Amino acid sequence: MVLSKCVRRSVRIFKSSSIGRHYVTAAIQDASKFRNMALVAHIDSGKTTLTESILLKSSYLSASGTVDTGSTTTDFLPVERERGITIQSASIPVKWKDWTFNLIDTPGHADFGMEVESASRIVDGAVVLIDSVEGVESQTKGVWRQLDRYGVGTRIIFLNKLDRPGASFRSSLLSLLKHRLHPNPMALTLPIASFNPRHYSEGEPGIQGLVDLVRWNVLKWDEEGEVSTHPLPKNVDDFQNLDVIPPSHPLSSHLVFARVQLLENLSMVSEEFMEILLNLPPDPSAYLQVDNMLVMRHLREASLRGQILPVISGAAMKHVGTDLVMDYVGELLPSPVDVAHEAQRNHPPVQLLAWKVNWDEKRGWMTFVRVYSGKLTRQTTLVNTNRNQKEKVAKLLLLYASEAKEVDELPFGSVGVILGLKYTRTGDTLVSAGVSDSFKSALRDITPPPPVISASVIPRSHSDLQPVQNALESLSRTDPSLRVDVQEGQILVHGLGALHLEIVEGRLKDEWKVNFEFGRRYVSYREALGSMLPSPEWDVWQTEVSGKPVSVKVPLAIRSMEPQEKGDPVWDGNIVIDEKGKPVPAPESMPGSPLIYVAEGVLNALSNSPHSTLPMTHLHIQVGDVKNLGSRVPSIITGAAAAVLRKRIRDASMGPILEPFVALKISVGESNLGKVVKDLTERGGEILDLDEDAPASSEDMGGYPDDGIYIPPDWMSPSGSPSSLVRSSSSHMKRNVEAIAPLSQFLDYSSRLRSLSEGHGLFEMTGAGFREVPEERRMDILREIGRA
Ligand SMILES: Nc1nc2c(ncn2[C@@H]2O[C@H](COP(=O)(O)OP(=O)(O)OP(=O)(O)O)[C@@H](O)[C@H]2O)c(=O)[nH]1
Ligand SMILES: [Mg+2]
Repeated sequence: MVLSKCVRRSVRIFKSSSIGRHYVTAAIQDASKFRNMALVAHIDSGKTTLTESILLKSSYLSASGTVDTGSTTTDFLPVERERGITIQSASIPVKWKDWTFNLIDTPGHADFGMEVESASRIVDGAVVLIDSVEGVESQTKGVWRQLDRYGVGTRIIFLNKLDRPGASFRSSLLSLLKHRLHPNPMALTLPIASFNPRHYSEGEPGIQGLVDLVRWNVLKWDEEGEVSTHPLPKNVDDFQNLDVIPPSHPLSSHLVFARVQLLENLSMVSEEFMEILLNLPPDPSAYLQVDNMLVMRHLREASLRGQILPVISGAAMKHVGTDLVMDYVGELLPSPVDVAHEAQRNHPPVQLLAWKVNWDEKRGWMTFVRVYSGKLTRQTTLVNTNRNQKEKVAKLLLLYASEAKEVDELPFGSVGVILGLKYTRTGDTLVSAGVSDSFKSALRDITPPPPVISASVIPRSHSDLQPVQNALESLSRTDPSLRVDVQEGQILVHGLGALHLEIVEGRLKDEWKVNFEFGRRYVSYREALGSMLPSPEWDVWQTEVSGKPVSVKVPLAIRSMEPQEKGDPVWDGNIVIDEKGKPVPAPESMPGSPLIYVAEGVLNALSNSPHSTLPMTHLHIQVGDVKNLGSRVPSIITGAAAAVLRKRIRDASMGPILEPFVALKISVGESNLGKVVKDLTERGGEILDLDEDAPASSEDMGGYPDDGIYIPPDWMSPSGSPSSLVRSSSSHMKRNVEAIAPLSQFLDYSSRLRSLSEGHGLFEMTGAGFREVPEERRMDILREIGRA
C-alpha cells in the first residue's frame, strides 16, 4: 500500500560504493540455458526484495540493499528510492549454476501496469509472488491476466513473507484455488517455522528452514543467515533417528505424507510417471527412493504443459528460499526454445522486438530488445518494420539495472539493450536490413492500457514551452501508457491513475528539470453509440479530387457492443474486426494494406465524438471487403472511413456517457468504519463487502475444488490465523471495506481517507473499467467539459 510505504520508508541511505559486483558478460550461445523471466505480483509482495536477494546469492552483489532504506539495485530512480515502490521494470542478467536468467523486476501498482504489460510480452516464464499474510490479492489477479494475454503459460508461485505474524501457508495455497489462479497448485517445499517443536504450540511466527520435497532434503538457516543442507532419510523407519527434525517435531510424521502426495499428484498429469509409481513395491519408503532427477524431469514437463502450478515458499527479506527460487526457475521455467514463438530461429535473419525504450542523459536513447531470431551484432543494420525506417546500432549493452556492460553481440533468445536507434518505440519490430518481405511482418504488439485520468500541463513561461514539450515527448516514448496531446492550445497528459500522473509530474521536474505547473486533474470520459438509426447512404463519402467528383463506399458495419462482449485495448475499448471476424491490429503495425488505411480513419473518428468531443467506446465495427478500395490513394481511403463513421455516429445522436470506475480496498479501524462507508456511498460508491475474507465479487465465487491436491495443515504456520490476530484487541480492530466507485470522486482519496480515519486508514485502488453514468452525473460531466 503506497500510503504506508511513504511513511515507512522515509530513511534514504544510498548504496555504498564498496558493494562488489560480478558481471555476466561472456556471451552464452546455448539458448536452452536462458530463462527470460519476470517477477510479477501485487504491490508490496517483495519482488524487489527477492531480486536483491537473488543478486546477492548469485554473487552479483556482496551485500544486499533493501527497499526500506532506498538502496536496492533495481529500484534506482530517485522517486522509486524515495517512495520504496517500483515504478519501472528493470531487467538484469543473473548467472546461476549453468543457467543465465534475464530477470525482470516489475512494479506491482496498477498505475504502472504498462511495465508489466511489456515485460509479459517478452518473457517465457514468470515467478508470481504472494504475501502469505494476504494470499491472492486484486493485482495478483491483474498480473495473472496480463500473463495470460501474452501467452506466458509457465509460472511458479513464491509464497513470500512467511516470517510475518499471521502468515499462513495453508490459507495462501487455498487462496490460489479460491481465486481460480490454477486448478493444480503443487507445493514443492514446506516451510519450517522453527526447529524447536515448542514454538508450534506457542504460535510463534517465523521461518527457519524449508523442506525440499523433490530433492528430499532440509535447508536450515542459522542466526547469521547461513544455510546448511540436510538429506532426509530414504527409509521411513530412519525418521526416528533424524537429528534435524526430531520425532517430537510436528513435521516429522508429516513429511512422508507430503512427499507421497506430491508424487501421486504429479502422476495424475503424467502417464509415464503413473507407470513408475504403479511399479513401486507397496511400501511408503519406496516413494522416498524414487530418483529425484526423474521427478524433476516430470515436473518440468508438466510445468511446461501448464498442467501444474509449482509453489515454493520462503521469506525474501531473510534470503530464505531464494536459492530454491533460482533452482526451480532453472529447472521448471521454459527456455526460449521450449516456447513456440511466432518467429523463432537460431539462424539469420535477425528479428527483434523492442519492449522498452528509455532515455538516459549520458547514453541517449536505450532500446531494450528481445532477440527472437538470429544473432544481433554491432555491425547489423536494422529496419524498423512498423515505421519503415533504417536504424543503425551504435552499441550493444547488457544492463545491470542502472549500470551497463558493453558486449559484441546479443544471441538468439537473449534480452539486451541497443544504443543509437532513433525512431524505435515500445512494441516495434526490427529485422536485419535486406531480408525478404516475408520476414518483415511485425511481431505482436504491446498494448498500453487505456488512460483514465488527464491533466493540463502549463509551462511557467513562453521559453519553457519547447523544453516541456520535448520532455513530454521523451517521457511518453519511454512510457507509452502516458499519452500527450494538444487540445485547443492546451497541452494535456493522460495517464493510468492518480499516482501515475503524480509520478510523471515528479519525473518531469526531477529528471528533465523543466518548469511547469499541472492544472486540475480530471478523469477521462467516454461516449457510447446513440440509438437512432442512420440515414440511408451514410456509408458513402463524396468529395472532389482535382476538380472531379469522387464517391467512395466504405464497407463498415456498426453497432453497439453487447454486454458480454469485451472491448479491445488496442481500440480503446471498442471492437474492430475484419471481414472474417479477426481483430484488426492497430494501424501502425501493418503498413501498406487498404484495411489499415480504413483502420486509420476509424481510429481518427473514434478519438473524438461529433456530439461531445469525447473519445468513443463500446462500438462494434466490422470492416467488410476492402478489395474495392484497392487502387485509391491512402489519404482518400482514410478520409472516407473517418467521414462515414463520423456521420454514422452523428446520425445515431448522442449516446450514453461513461466514466472510469475503480475498485477500492480500504482497511480502517472499526471506530472509523461508519464515516468511511458514508463517504463512499455519498460519492457514488457501491459497497461490495465489509468483511475480511469474503469474496470481492461474483467472479470469485466458486473456486477450484481441492480434491487430489496437497493442502498443508493449519499448524504448519503456527501464527497463521490473521483473523484471530487482527481481532484480538477490539479497540484496534481493523475492518476491510471493498467498493466500486467513480474515479472522479476519489482522485484525492489519500488525504481524505487520512482525515476520515485519523491517519490510520490504508487503501488500494485498481482500475475497474468504464461504466455508464446516471442522468444527473451526465449533465454535470457535460457542463464540466463545456458541452452543456
Ligand atoms: N517480513 C517480511 N517483509 C518483507 C519480505 N520481503 C519483502 N518485505 C518487505 O515488504 C515491503 C515491500 O517489499 P518490496 O520488495 O518493495 O515489494 P515489491 O513487490 O517490489 O513492491 P512494488 O515494486 O512497489 O510493487 C518492504 O518493506 C520489504 O522490506 C519478507 O520476506 N518478510
Ligand atoms: Mg518493487
